[in-house]
Amino acid sequence: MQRRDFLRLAGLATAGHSLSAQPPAPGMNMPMGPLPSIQPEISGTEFNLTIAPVTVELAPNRIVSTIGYNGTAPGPRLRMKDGVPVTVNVTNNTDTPELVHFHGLLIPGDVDGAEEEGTPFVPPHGQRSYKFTPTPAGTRWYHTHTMSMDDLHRGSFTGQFGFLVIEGGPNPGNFDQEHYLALRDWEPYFTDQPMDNDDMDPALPRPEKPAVLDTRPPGLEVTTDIYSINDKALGAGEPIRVRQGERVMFHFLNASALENRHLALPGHRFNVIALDGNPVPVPQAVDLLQLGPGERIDCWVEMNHPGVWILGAPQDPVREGGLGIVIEYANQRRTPQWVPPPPNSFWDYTVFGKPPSKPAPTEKLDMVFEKIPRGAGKFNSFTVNGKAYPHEQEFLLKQGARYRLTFHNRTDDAHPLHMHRHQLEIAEIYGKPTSGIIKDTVVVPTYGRASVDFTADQPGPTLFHCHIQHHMDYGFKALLRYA
Ligand SMILES: [Cu+2]
Repeated sequence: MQRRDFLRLAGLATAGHSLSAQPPAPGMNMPMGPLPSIQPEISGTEFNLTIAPVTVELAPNRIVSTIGYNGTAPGPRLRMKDGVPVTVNVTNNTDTPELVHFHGLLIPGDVDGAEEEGTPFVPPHGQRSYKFTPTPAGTRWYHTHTMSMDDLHRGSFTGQFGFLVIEGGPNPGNFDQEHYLALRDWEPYFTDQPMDNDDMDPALPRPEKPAVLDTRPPGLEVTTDIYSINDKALGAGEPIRVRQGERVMFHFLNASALENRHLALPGHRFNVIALDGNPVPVPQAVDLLQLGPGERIDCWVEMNHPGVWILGAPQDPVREGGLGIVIEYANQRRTPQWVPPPPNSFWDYTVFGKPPSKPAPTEKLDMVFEKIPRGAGKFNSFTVNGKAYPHEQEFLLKQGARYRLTFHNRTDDAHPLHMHRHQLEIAEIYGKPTSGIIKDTVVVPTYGRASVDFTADQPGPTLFHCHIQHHMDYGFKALLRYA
């Protein structure tokens, strides 16, 4: 990256539309100094969350107004212990009903935080307590689960998200420092342009590509050009200061309502130890990470390439729009450098898996996803198995049975598919069989197919949906029920 570009970035002076009443003066793009990042953590058994309007200072002259938890966005990191009951008291200081979803936890539907599963709303200017026993251990998160429809100031377009850490998992080994980094975008807007899909390797198989494509005019999409990690755009916050030889643990979360993202750190590899908070069977070092909305990756990096580097999104407009953070080695004073990841780097879940050793479950479920282009000024809608939500009796589960669920993605997007209250073990993806990778959200590539296995051991209605907000709102969801 050119120095000029970085300076532009650091001040975020020209990226996108101005968020500030004060236009930055030419030559005044340098920040006054790094802005402090707010990363509160709360631990224990009783948690208080207040939902209310907040401002987020992404960079000098870049202040976003949104809704958050306890006065910040991201909200406080909640630290719980595996198997130790907690109470989360939620106060809603807004004019609309709210829901807090605890993403990746195996808890009953009435406290999971989805209306479809029977969780009651937190009324406007009211209060509600959620009591549950957090499990399993690992990096989870919490976020609002309301619908947005055509209101881009609601649901997961707001700042209502935060990490939720459940202690009690396997020892991740020694490390010198630890960072929780949530990827976000802000100020979404409607577009009729096809999305610049930050997709995976174009050589991936496309077994679900229809012989005849639907050529009706597409409808609206939602996009953005302002990004951050936690509450700071690239260059605006404190760098992560490291020393040569240190091991740094990163907990990444894609808290975007919109898009799958990639991350790279020039000259370094990410040693991935857990996906969606669950330890992987085969930890591996990779050059490039991919996180769909809702996904988490725990990984450590050995700091063995001194310099000042940008840990950020490989896509230039995304990184330059703020999706990155500076890694600064001790006694290094140069301008932060970006170098694209090695060519042919791509994300593949199966490198972290084992060969399958057990026969496939005999109970089968199939979900076919299709997009209905709606034309100018309307949102595209989605169907599951040819029908709109709610699929009254489509997905009926036998308690205790193990299922093989196959996703058929007949759309031109890669979708992050999330199952509530259950864990999904990837059985096949990209045409490759695997086992032992336990997820709650799986990105199924464009026109791709994937199979996951799960055990129906969490009675009650269970929500399944795409984690892209406007896909979910316009039909990309289903309710699984126990017989
Ligand atoms: Cu989707």
